[in-house]
Amino acid sequence: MVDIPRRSLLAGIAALGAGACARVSDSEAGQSLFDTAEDWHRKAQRALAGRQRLAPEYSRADVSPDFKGNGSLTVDTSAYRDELASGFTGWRLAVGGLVEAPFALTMDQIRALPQRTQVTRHDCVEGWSAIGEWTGPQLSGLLDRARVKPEANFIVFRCADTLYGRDYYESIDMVDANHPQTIIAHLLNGDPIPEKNGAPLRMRIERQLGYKHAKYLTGIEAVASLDDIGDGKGGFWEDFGNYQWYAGI
Ligand SMILES: Nc1nc2c(c(=O)[nH]1)N[C@H]1C(S)=C(S)[C@@H](COP(=O)(O)O)O[C@H]1N2
Ligand SMILES: [Mo]
Repeated sequence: MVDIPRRSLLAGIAALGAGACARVSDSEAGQSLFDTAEDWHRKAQRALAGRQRLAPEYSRADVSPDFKGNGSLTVDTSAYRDELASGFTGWRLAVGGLVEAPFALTMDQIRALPQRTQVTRHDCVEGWSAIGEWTGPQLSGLLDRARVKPEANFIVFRCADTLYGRDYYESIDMVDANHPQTIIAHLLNGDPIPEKNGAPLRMRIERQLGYKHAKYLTGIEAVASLDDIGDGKGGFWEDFGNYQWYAGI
């Protein structure tokens, strides 16, 4: 799938603003520029429609008996062990960055939001898959509430764990952030998410590979650029140079 940068699409359309259009469309070169840009716009629309497609959903009967844990299987801090023991009563999910109205939610507040439940297949780049039923609020609802500023281009996910001494993090663009199946899950197969699978909160970004689905989620940040986060490649594994930032499936 071709990923058409939103910025260049908008720039292309802006370049064809009314004034410019009247001027260039008189010449043959102008007309062909217009055709090309129209073509570009049509292709961009088609690519966007592709990005908005739903991932396949399965029935509860298809759920894998044990959803494998991968990468970090816990958070190795006493603060996390205390939270785990107390049922995550002190856990907070912070929503901030380039937003008008930052806020933080407790687990009770997250459970009280409108919920989406979806049975989907998780595909890890290492070559295994598992089907699980995930429940939680849609990310788009939280972003609407925070009122994301127009200059934000990406959503960054902050996690409580470290792997090889670095903070795990991930990021997605606004198309995936507003995808209906992008949810902040707190239930797996109807139960609180197990420790190994990212308790108490983990992302589900169903049109992308497993490493994008940040576990042990503590924060959601709207940003204009990924350059100043980690090594600037948009995610923990991306920074290592192993995997692509866009992991569409
Ligand atoms: N915070 C955090 N999120 C993470 C990881 C991790 O190590 N830490 N591993 C990623 C990878 S590679 C995969 S395949 C999935 C694994 O999710 P699971 O443990 O529920 O199978 O989580 C992803 N999200
Ligand atoms: Mo993975």
